[in-house]
Amino acid sequence: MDNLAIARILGEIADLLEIKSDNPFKIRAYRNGADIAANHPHSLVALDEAGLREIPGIGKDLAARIREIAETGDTDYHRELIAAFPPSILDLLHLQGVGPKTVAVFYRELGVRTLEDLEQAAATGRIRALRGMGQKKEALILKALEERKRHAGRHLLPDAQDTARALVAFLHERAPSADLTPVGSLRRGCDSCGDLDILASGAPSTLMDGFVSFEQVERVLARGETKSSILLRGGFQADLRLVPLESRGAALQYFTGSKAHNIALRDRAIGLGLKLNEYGVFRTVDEARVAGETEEGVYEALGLQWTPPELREARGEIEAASVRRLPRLVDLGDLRGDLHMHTTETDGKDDVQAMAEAAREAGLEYVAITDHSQSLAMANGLDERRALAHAARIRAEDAQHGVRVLAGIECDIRADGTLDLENDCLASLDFVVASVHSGFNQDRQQMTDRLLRAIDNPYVDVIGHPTGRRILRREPYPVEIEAVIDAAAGRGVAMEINSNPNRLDLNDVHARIARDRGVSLVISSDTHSRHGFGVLRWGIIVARRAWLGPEHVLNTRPFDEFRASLRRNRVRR
Ligand code: DGT
Ligand code: CA
Ligand code: CA
Ligand code: ZN
Repeated sequence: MDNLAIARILGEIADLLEIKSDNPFKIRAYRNGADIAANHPHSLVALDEAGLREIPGIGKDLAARIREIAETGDTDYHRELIAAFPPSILDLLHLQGVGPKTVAVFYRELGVRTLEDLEQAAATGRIRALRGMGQKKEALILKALEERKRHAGRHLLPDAQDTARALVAFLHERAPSADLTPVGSLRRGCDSCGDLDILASGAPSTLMDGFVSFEQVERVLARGETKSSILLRGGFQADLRLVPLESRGAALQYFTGSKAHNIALRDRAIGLGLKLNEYGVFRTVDEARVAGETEEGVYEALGLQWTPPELREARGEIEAASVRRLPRLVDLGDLRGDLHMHTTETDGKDDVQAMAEAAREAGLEYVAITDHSQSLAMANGLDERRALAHAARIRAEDAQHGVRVLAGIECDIRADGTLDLENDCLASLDFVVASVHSGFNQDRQQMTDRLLRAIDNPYVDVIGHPTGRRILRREPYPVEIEAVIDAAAGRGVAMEINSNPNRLDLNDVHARIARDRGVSLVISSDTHSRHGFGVLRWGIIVARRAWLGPEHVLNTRPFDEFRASLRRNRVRR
């Protein structure tokens, strides 16, 4: 039982009391207790009642509840409150823009107990009829419901990887000789993951006991001999499958997916007189086993080159593998430069020197410092005068720390598609990333025209985070991305794969289109501190899923070659 689990129970008590319209002081006391528990630096479970009461804000009642939670995993009080409501009531609380007070009204006035009830109520106009709600609130609720459905239970790739890593480390201690591999969407490098899938081969059957007793388990969903599922605190669901060693490769292949890739592979097997499943590859005529121990063997048996997991989406990889023409994919080690980062001059946390030193330590040979331009006032964006003064200071650091440093800018693209700084200023810099940061509510045509106009500006080298999406949080703005890609191809403007794991923008599908139409990509960190270069690995995963080789990525080139390839430095013929 860790502090966060205690905090969650106390917070739920506060929520339920609020839905019940209980005493406001009591509600506040539990809410505070939840905050204190969540932020306390030491384990509360280790403290007795006297020790707990020494913490400011924890009184007699709260201390007793925390002891009870520490000893039994929950409190009777919490259980009684839950029993007084339908259990689904807590789902309502987790909706965007819906707090306990609103839930209380829905429950009392409309008898809403579940998300489905709420959807019904909103769809039939019963929310707007409530006092203090109105049509706007009803529309917001419908939107929140829709988004919840779309994102339900999905997580960002780095969060999925961290959780999977902790789980695998835990299992590894219990079965040191077993082979443990995360599979599913995580192994394919998808930008968000549903559940986590872990495959264990050569493990004792007792590993299942370990799995269901993992310290982060909130609930065991299913416990079987070869498959179990658990729900972790924080909302992750995880599956563990145990397979015999002889089936390891076939199971790796099967549970990595994707479903579409697997279906295409199975059809291919049938065409070859073979049967493919998670146990192996078998001859249809006599069931003789022809492969299954290794994943390479499975692909080989089907006449295919082993296919990197990032490509397994039924997007042409099987055809390419059958003629041994899979692309050589870009790797983190291929990157020589990073072309998007911020410093203390705008909203970054470190100065130019610190960024340059950290870039060298990250193995990079060159960087472009690209602080914000003036219309990002919140970020203290640069006007022409400051941009030029900053450029002079940046150039003074060039080659002083074992890396080449370019004076760049991340220039805002204004609502009408003009750039936020005068062309003279842009021309005196070394490198310009142009990005949209505001005015997302334009329609598709306006936004497309806006980007096309920016691409027409001769000093734009790269379009930054071209669709503006925030994974699981904000949809991309409406834009005719193929028209933008074609314009970029025509003008020789590059497009960014922004490696911030909340963005990953361009995404894999769009970056592949860009590549196919002759647009160069850059893989950039957009880091705001010297500790942020590590995110480049997420951008690399997107690039691999987009079938990019080093030749498609500008910042894999040696510095001089990279510079010469920029639109502004190209020799015109
Ligand atoms: P997720 O969890 O939504 O991020 O996506 P995945 O790809 O991890 O999907 P998941 O967890 O449902 O299943 C893991 C893999 O197992 C999936 O990529 C392929 C395989 N698989 C699951 N169900 C089926 C199925 O019905 N047919 C086939 N051929 N493969 C399946
Ligand atoms: Ca999965
Ligand atoms: Ca699964
Ligand atoms: Zn930006």
